[in-house]
Amino acid sequence: MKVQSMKNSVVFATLAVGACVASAQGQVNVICSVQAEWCNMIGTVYTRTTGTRINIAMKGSGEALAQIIAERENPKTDIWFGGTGDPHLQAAEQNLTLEYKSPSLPQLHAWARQQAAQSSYKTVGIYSGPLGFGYNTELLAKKKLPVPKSWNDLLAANLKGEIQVANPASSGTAYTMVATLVQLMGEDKAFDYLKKLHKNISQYTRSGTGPIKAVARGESTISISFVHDGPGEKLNGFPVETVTPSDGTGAEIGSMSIIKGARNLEAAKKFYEWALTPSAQEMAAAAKQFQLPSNQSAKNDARIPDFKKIKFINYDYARYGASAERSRLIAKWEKEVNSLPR
Ligand code: S7P
Repeated sequence: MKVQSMKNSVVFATLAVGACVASAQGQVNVICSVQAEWCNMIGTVYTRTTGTRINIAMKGSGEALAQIIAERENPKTDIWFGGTGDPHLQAAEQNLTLEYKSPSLPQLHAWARQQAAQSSYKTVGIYSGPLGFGYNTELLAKKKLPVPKSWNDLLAANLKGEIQVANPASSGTAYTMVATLVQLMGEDKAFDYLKKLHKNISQYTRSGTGPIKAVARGESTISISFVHDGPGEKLNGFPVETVTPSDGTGAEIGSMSIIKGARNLEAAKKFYEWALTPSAQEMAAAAKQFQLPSNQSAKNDARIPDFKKIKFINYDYARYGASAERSRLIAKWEKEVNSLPR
């Protein structure tokens, strides 16, 4: 397995899995947009069990889309695994990904099938997870701050500089936040809200997974994050809890797409089918990742957020996954929010 690290896009590390590989069965080039532990586990297990060499480049969803657009004329990637669903829908709309109707579709939850259908089968849902807040329990207690329970709670004057979120221009997670707020409040109120929130933000990070890691390590008190990223940090011994806003929130449909013009198309389809199986999807929890799997037969770890207890908005994935809408909202956020002093 070959891994291209998200932190250092130049260095390649080759991990030896040779002993168990029966024979070389070709190769597949994957952009992996989930966290490193899961990407690494996929690489190791997939190579061991199939004999196919897997080259993995780890990139957050926003950066993955940028790379796929840049490679349009000469794709080096065969398959894009994971990452928020909106950029996968944009890739489909821009004809960067291949129509493929998996025979496994009937095994998937309705939301995963809907993601496939609305992209004309150019992507598919592989997991889902709610947006919410992460917080460092020790820092909150030390600073005598209450647990934030609603979007409005994040505007409190005593939270100045205490919150981290990613930059929506580079992060699918942060774009999910902007789209969620627009749907929850209406666009004008959502942008008023984002301008007020801006005063309390210490840093807009490049990737959506950064803020909860900063919370875990005591570098930030609160994050706006996918709440399924919390239990893994807790398992690593950090004082992290998560909460979803009582006034409503959105969810991502983590997706997977085959790249149009993939050089290793048959290997890509084989990987795609494998990634939709219950056993492959259960691997997420083994790698301390707690998204809800899309295969209805996959066993759900008890630490996966309980969707029945969360107040969700009716997120319009087709509208907010459209390129024009994403570009418009991001440009507006840059102009009206990010340019303001803090
Ligand atoms: O694995 C955690 C997770 O939150 O990261 C994915 C995604 O790559 C985040 O992308 P951005 O850096 O662009 O925000 C999510 O799909 C996934 O749940």
